[in-house]
Amino acid sequence: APQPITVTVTGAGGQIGYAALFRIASGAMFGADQPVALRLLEIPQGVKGAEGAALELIDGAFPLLASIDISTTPDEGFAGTNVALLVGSRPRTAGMERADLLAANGAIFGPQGRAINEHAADDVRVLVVGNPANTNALIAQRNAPDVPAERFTALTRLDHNRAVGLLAERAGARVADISGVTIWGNHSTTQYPDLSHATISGRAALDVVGETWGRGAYIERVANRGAEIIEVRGGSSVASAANAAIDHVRDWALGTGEAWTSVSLPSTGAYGIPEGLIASVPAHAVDGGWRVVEGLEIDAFSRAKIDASVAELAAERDQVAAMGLI
Ligand code: NAX
Repeated sequence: APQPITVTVTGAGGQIGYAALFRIASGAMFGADQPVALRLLEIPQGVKGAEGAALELIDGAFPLLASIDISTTPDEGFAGTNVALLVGSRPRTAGMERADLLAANGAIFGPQGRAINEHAADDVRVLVVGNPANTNALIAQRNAPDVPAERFTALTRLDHNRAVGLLAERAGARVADISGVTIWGNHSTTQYPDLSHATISGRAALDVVGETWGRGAYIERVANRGAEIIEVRGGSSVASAANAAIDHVRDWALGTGEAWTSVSLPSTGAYGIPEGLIASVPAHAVDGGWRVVEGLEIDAFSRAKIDASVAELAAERDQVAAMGLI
């Protein structure tokens, strides 16, 4: 068998960690022939949760699971890691000021970025799930100057999957018949789920579902799906978030083929997105790297939507820069 791939999961004692670890151990991330070594990184308050998950992982008797290590220091947690899933964060809670939110996350993602820079494997790939995901990814990336910038990504695959799932439901189509959906911008309610280039069994999606819905209620529904889940379930998205994180890393490692997906990447300036911002774009994964889909026509409606979400990202970047976090 090949050498194990080392995967570090931060916040491994939390909900998304719990939902992700078992599927990673079962081979959902790298396929049925690739062993994995898991490193669970927690803070002291969360370590019991990680220990409990580790006991249950043993009880899963996963043939592909080479080892499980638990730690509470980033230096140890990222030692030799090939894939870092940064799930643990300080998400916004009621009444929290934006500056407090960004400062609290700077204190998490700055040190984690530095630890990745010093201790991770040369081929390390990073996916930030913890919110505010795009700006947390920017903080980590800027604190890891020796790691190529494009190895730092943030999760907008859950938004992408929601967009595909809700389109399929509306059209009475199968997910497999849908392609060309894009999430642009920030993982926030300003995101733009774009059907301009989407097709359903080869037909233009906006013709199938109509522009009024596809550029109206649909955008609102996708962008607010997280709140809808909280309202109905009484808790935030967990299994679907873990599933999206696994989809993201699997595609990155194994390739997307013909279809494109949505991923938040450091911008190289494509589509007028300021260089360096970690913004969601349509991309293929080829040979272990992301390639932004080129040459898509952006009409005036899309331009305004993309610009609005990118402006939010630029404002977050300016705030963390002013605080000295990047
Ligand atoms: P939980 O609160 O269940 O788990 C978070 C865990 O992270 C806790 O066990 C905590 O001890 C740990 N943690 C906190 N700071 C840490 C640090 N510095 N190092 C290591 N571990 C640390 O939250 P959960 O439901 O698992 O959600 C995790 C994050 O995902 C949240 O920030 C949430 O907002 C975010 N989400 C992002 C999504 C996306 O699409 N990008 C969707 C789902 C989710 O809302």
